Amino acid sequence: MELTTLGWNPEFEKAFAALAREGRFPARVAAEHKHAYVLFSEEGELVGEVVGRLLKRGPRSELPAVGDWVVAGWRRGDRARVDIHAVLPRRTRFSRRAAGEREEEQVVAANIDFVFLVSGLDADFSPRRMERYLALVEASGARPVIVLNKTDLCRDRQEREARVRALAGEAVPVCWVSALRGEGIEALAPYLRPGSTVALLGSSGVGKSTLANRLLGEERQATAATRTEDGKGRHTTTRRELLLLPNGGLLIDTPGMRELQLWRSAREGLLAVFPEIVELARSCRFRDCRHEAEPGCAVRAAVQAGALAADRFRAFCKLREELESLEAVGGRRRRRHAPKLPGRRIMRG
Ligand SMILES: Nc1nc2c(ncn2[C@@H]2O[C@H](COP(=O)(O)OP(=O)(O)OP(=O)(O)O)[C@@H](O)[C@H]2O)c(=O)[nH]1
Ligand SMILES: [Mg+2]
Ligand SMILES: [Zn+2]
Repeated sequence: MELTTLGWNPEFEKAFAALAREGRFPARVAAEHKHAYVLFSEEGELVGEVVGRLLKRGPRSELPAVGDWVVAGWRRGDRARVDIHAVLPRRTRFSRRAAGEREEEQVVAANIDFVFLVSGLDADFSPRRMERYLALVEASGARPVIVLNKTDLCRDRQEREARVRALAGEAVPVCWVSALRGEGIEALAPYLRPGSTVALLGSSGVGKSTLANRLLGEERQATAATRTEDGKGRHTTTRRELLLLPNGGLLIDTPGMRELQLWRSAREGLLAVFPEIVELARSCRFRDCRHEAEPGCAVRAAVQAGALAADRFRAFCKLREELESLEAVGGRRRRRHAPKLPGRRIMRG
């Protein structure tokens, strides 16, 4: 395996040089097991374990995630295992709030160039879920591509197109494919150039692994039919995995997420997903208008006049609320350093 094929670049080289010692080499995290990581490197596929400073209890998000570049070194007397000494700074990272009670960041994938947001055209397209994903992708540093799969099952394409366009705007590319039949796949090629990394994200059953197999040219990832009762997936894929495509691109297949909770980083992303609200907010009488009960609110006026879809506005408010409750938990210090969301009341004292 060559490093450039794995996505290595001069930026990583520089970061690695600063950390490297005799006998250490770079490797990319391909999968995570309970206490070990599968790594791709010039030495081939290896199993690595975290050691040293990295092991000391920091936030979980500082541990290696799939897609990360790490500094590896041979373990004494063991030619099969390596120690992971450090994680190189991430170029991009897609994070969500980890499941469970604790407020914690989970890095779903690191150093990705594009995120394919996959939806199945057999089920109802959910604009609300898509907005959530888009906010997180915008915050990740990677670029989103909406992939609408199962065109072979879609009967109301025009209606779908209108709904997707209303939400993706001009900025987000939309690709229509049938992973099963291999139709429309060419449209994905520009994102899958040699050395470029793409993460597949979307609910269970939308066809992420079927698409991965199609791009791999072999049935490598397990797939399973959706449930007949409600069309939902069966959570067939159980771990995130970095796959090397025959053309040199890299693909991360992921398990369908049951819930996608926003992480703090999404606050910048949120504005990118609702540009029409940001635009309208410029005309609100108060610069810090929250579009709740303030006089002279241009956003609410637009909703009343039918110029702004009420469900878009509600979705924006709901996501903003979710972010603000995260910040409340995060404490004052962090809040002071976070950039301000337009439409946030400026509090002094
Ligand atoms: N008709 C049709 N079925 C498809 C297409 N793509 C995937 N499927 C089917 O959808 C079902 C679910 O596909 P998977 O690839 O397992 O879905 P997944 O997104 O990987 O699901 P998880 O691993 O559970 O997150 C399988 O029965 C696939 O054969 C398609 O383009 N057309
Ligand atoms: Mg799968
Ligand atoms: Zn307003």
